[in-house]
Amino acid sequence: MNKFLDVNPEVAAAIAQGKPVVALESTIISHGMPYPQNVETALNVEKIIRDNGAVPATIAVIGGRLKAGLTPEEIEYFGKKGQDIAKASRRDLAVLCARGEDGATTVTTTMIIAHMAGIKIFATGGIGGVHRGAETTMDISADLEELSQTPVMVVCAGAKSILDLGLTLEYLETKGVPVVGYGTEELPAFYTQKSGFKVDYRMDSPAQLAAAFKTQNELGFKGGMLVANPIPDEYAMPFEVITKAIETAIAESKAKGIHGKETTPFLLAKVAELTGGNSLASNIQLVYNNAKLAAQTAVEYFK
Ligand code: PSU
Ligand code: MN
Repeated sequence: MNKFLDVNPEVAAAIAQGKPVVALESTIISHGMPYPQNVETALNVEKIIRDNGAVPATIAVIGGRLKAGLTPEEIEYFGKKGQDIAKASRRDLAVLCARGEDGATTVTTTMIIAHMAGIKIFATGGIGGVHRGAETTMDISADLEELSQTPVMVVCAGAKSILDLGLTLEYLETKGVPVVGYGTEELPAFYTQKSGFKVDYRMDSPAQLAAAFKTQNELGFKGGMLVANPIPDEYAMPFEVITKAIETAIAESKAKGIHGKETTPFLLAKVAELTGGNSLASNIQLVYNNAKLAAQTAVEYFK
């Protein structure tokens, strides 16, 4: 066991007994949604995972400790502190541990800590990717590199079109990361079921997802697998509304000279502000949908 890692007792027992566990990220709590909806959502997600037969492990860095499994009090603390908690990517983990500080884990660091703890499956909302204009800015999320080197399945609702989804898929292809559409041939774009881009494979059951990922692990491949689960139809947003908000947000971020790790949180907050409560409700529902699929897949994986 890594000396910087604390696995909560329930999660540790489940892993030791070969029972299904699902990891959850904390950036979505502190940076992805406003308080108190973020805390309410995080607690509901944990309940959905339990209701579907798996043990939830929300992941974060607290006081320099890598945590796999948070208490409701710790989730409340993260939700309340919100944007004041540092967003922790791969390059930040060592410094946070050395200094004894807190960090909200992104897809990247949630995968790292999940893997350290022995967790195979992780549910979230959306992943980072290749930003529009990356051919000059080189702004490419560390999430894509992590997917190529850490064996954790990430269940998401695709990626928001604040990114260049075509280039994101190209990058994942180069890095050997399988992109699977759940019940669809098309990559979903978070708020919408469609993006115009094709995934590598379509799968239609948790058992199929589990079998593919298990085989990848047994082949000795080091990377992860990306499962894109479309937002339920009744919560999908109109394409034009989302596109307009995203274009406005990108223009404003350029005008303000936003860059580096601030870019994604800025764009996400701006899009949320421009689309109001509707996008928050959609965001919450797609996370629930992903939590359910991840739990069902974890159950199949450990059968
Ligand atoms: N995309 C979303 N919602 C999110 C994120 C991305 O639709 O909450 C968060 C995730 O934690 C993701 C991170 O791992 O942003 C990516 O940040 P960056 O682009 O700076 O790598
Ligand atoms: Mn970036």
